[in-house]
Amino acid sequence: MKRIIIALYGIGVCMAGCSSSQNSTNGMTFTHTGNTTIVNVSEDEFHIHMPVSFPEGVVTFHITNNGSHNHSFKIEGMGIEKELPSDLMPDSTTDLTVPLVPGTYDVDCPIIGHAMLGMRLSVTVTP
Ligand SMILES: [Cu+2]
Repeated sequence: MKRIIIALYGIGVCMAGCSSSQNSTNGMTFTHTGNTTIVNVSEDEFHIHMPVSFPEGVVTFHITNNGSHNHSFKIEGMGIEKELPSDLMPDSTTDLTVPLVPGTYDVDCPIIGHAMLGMRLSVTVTP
């Protein structure tokens, strides 16, 4: 069911402005239009599901907590460190926008213990 919703969301974005490109890694999608990239992120116990590679620019992480505990989101690397200002409650969605240059970044859930339980990954921002 979640996969269908994500697919429909992708179609909606394309209909709104069809010079964009849709891409997917790990079944999670991002949309790139001009200098803007929207990356879909899903969090649960205890994983962060998101594309592991996406283009540089003004990147908006569209983050949904599909779990049953509070989660959060932090990205760090290439001289930047940005995280959600507050925890994300279950069944909630929020956006975090960060300008990103090409390079490798660490993403994790900054709630104590969650990264160690598996909520961390490395992502690559491409030129
Ligand atoms: Cu978490």
